[in-house]
Amino acid sequence: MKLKIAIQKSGRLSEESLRLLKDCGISLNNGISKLKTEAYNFPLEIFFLRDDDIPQYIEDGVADIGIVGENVLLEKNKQVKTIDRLGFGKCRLSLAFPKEKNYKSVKDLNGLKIATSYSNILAKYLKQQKVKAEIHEISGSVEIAPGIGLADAICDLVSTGSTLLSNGLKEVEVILRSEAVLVANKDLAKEKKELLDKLLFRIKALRSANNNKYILLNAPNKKLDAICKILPGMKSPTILPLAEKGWSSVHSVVEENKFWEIIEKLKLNGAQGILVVPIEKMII
Ligand code: PRT
Ligand code: ZN
Repeated sequence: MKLKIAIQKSGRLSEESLRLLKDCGISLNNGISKLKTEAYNFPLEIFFLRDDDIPQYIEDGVADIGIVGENVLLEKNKQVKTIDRLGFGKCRLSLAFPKEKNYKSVKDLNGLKIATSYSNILAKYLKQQKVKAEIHEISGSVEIAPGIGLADAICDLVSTGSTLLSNGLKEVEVILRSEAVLVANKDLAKEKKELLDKLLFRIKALRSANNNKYILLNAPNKKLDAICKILPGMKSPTILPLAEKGWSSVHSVVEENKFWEIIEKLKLNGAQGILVVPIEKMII
C-alpha cells in the first residue's frame, strides 16, 4: 500500500513541494515517466500535475493527498480536507484598479467589469460586499485587461506587486491571503491515514526545527540560576562545567521569534561567547 501525493508539475510550488519531501527524508526514484514517480525509502507515489487539477484528483481519490495553493483550492471548491498550512507559495488574491483613477471603497466597483481567473472567489466576495459588478473570466495575463480596454479592474494574485505596477495598476483590496496547503481525500483508508500521520510527524519536526535555534553560551556559575530562568529549553537547559574554574557552558533551545529579546537578557546577566546554530529536525 502506497500513499499517493499530487504536486505541481512545473510552476511556483514545484520546487518547494519537492524540497519538503526531501527535507522529510523522502528520496525519489528518477523514473522515466514524467507523470509520476515513487519514493524508494517511504511508501509514497508522486504524481506531477497542473495545480488546477489537483483538488479534483484528490476529491476523486486518484491521489490521496496533495499540495496546492489555497487560492486554487477555494476557487475549485472541491470536497477535500485541509490538513496543514505549509508556509510557502505565499501570495494575496487582490483587486487592482488603474493607478490614475480614484478609488475610495469597494462600492466604487459597482457597475464595473472585473477581469479574473478566480471568478468563484470573486463572485462570493462581491456578494458579501453587496457590490454588483460584471465578472469577466480570463485564464491568463489578467493584468493587461484594463490596459487593452477589456475590463475596468482586475482580481489577481499578487506577491511583490511589481506586475501590477508595471501595468499601471494599484492594489486596492485584499480578498484572500494564500499559501500552499496540504490537502487530503475525505475518506482515506486506515493504512493510508497512518502513512499520512507519519508524513505529518516529519513535517512538524521540520517546522519546529525551523522555528527554533540551538544556543550555547558561557556563564559564571553564580549567574546560572538567572540564566536558566531566561532559557527554559525543551525540558531544562544542559549545564556542563568549563575547564576554567567557576564557569559553565549552558546549552538550550530558543524560539526564533523571542530570540533577540532573550539574547539581550542573557548578556545583561553575564553570558559570554554566545553561539547560535540552526536545528535540522526537532522531535518534541
Ligand atoms: O501550470 P500550472 O497550472 O500548474 O501553473 P500556474 O501557472 O497556474 O500556477 P503558478 O505556477 O504560476 O502558481 C502556482 C501557485 O503559486 C499559485 O496558485 C499561488 O498559490 C502561488 N503563487 C504565489 C503565485 C504567486 N505567488 C504569484 N505571484 N501564483 C502566481 N503569481 C503570479 C500572479 O498571477 C501575477 O501574474 O505572479 C504575478 C504577480 O507577481 P508579482 O510578484 O509581480 O506581484
Ligand atoms: Zn494553474
